[in-house]
Amino acid sequence: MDLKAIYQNVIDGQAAEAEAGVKAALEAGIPADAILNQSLITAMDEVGRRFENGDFFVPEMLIAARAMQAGLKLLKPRLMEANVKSAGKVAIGTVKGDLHDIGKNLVAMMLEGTGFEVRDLGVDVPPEAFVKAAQDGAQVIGMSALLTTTMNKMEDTIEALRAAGLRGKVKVLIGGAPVTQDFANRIGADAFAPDASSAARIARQLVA
Ligand code: B1M
Repeated sequence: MDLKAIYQNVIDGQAAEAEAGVKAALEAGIPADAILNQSLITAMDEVGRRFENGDFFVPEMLIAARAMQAGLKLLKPRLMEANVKSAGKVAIGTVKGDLHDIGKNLVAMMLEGTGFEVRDLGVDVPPEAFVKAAQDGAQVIGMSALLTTTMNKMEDTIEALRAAGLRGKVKVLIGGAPVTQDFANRIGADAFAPDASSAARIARQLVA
């Protein structure tokens, strides 16, 4: 199975075909991370470009995202195969007002794959829910934001952690397309990761 076909099926929003393509690629021995990076993620990048150019609208984005998730479901167990004993506890979520969860789900998967116990708080997560997760024992709070209008909720959450007296006890890791190292420095996050695999590596360093 050729990765280009999976890429095209995701762009076209053909979930069943994308899923079948991923299945065939895995059976052909193509590594899960190659399928992820060379077909699923690149397809979503292209979907984003088309949206920016006005060639795609929200429904097309949505069906492409569903097709990507159909493929991703099959990759998840493979990406987690390297699982080792618990590296620590991470609570992760997409910040309040933001419903994008594909990147956050990938990060959660990679964290699980490197041995973390991951509590996924979902999307549209208010600062109080992150605070509660830290009170419940999370050592790392992971926040994802895809909208420039929701990034500021990361700062609100850091402030809420500080107000609850938890800031010295948890590490804060942030990411998402509009997020940068500079932004992380500005809001006082402990770390920024540009992608899912570096997020897992950095989380390991944070709890070391
Ligand atoms: Co939306 N959307 N969207 N969208 N969407 C973007 C983000 C946008 C850039 C598109 C564009 O204009 N080019 C734009 C934001 C513009 C801006 O803020 N300046 C946008 C918009 C405007 C919107 C709506 C407002 C559209 C509307 O309704 N008018 C609306 C907002 C809804 C809301 O959240 N309240 C909306 C809705 C949607 C859909 C529901 C249709 C769908 C989301 C489906 C879902 O997630 N279940 C969707 C999609 C699919 C996208 C694009 C096309 C793709 C996002 C994606 O999944 N990328 C996106 C354009 C783009 O980014 N190219 C776009 C693939 C994913 C693997 O990458 O999430 O970046 P990403 O995650 C990466 C890294 O960033 C990093 O690792 C991941 C893997 O490597 N990372 C972390 C992410 N989180 C991390 C956390 C970490 C560390 C690393 O630590 C904890």
